[in-house]
Amino acid sequence: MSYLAKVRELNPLVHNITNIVVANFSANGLLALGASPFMADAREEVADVAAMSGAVVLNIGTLNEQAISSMILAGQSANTHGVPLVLDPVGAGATAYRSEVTQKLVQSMQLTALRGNVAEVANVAGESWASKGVDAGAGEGDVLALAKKAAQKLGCVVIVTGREDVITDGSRTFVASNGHPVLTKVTGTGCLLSAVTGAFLAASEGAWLEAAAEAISFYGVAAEIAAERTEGQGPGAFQIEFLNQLSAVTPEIYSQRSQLKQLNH
Ligand code: ATP
Ligand code: TZP
Ligand code: MG
Ligand code: MG
Repeated sequence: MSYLAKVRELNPLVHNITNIVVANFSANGLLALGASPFMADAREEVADVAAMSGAVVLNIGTLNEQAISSMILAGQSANTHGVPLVLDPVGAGATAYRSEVTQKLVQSMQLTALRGNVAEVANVAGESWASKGVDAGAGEGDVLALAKKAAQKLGCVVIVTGREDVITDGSRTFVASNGHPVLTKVTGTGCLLSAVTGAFLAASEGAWLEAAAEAISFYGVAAEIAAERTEGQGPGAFQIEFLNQLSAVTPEIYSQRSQLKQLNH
């Protein structure tokens, strides 16, 4: 059975501590997919919510001190209870504060998966992406090397998204090339993807890399179909149709359209 089918069968509870921009979109996207969102960030309850969830997703998009302590409590509870844990380090490297908080988070808990754009992942892994030259970011080889290094350093699956997505555990690597540029015109598509990854991990019984790869590729397929159906109408129409497609894409449609490749190196 595909992990997509498993998500829909299990309807996993996904605990999100996320930013104020994307909370509604993330909850609706998880519902459309077939998961059950739970947005909870009070210090008093996050450990309990994490313990009862199928996955925990932490997102530093709009930080404050209360959110940080809640994230640490939730992350540690996820670790204690064997619940898969995803971090989306939104804007890591953009300010010293975001970089420091991200380091504090990764040092206080064991992630199952990290998902970000190339600059964010480089920052978390302690790599100076900008210093690699003017072509950095364009060279696929560099992104692959960075993702693998980050996965080895953090001991988790690392997902670097962009035009093409890299999913690696440091030794095995997938590249996903579905998706559409209009995804960059709707805020929170990266954040929702991190939450969707959590739902797939919750349904994976420990096959973290395969489930994460399917989550990323599935998301790209849903986006492609939504973009086709709303061609010429703009990002608003796309956003609504994308939610529809997160619900409508079946395992059969997914396997017909998925362009997910496992690399030999
Ligand atoms: P950023 O802040 O850089 O926008 P993000 O956290 O929003 O990062 P993205 O890297 O934009 O995350 O990834 C979100 C989704 O958009 C992924 O499914 C990714 O494959 C897709 N995506 C991003 N850029 C493109 C592109 N140019 N063409 C096709 N798909 C893309
Ligand atoms: N500002 C702080 S968090 C956020 C914005 C606009 C949302 C970022 O979402 P994404 O998924 O990284 O594009
Ligand atoms: Mg984006
Ligand atoms: Mg993001």
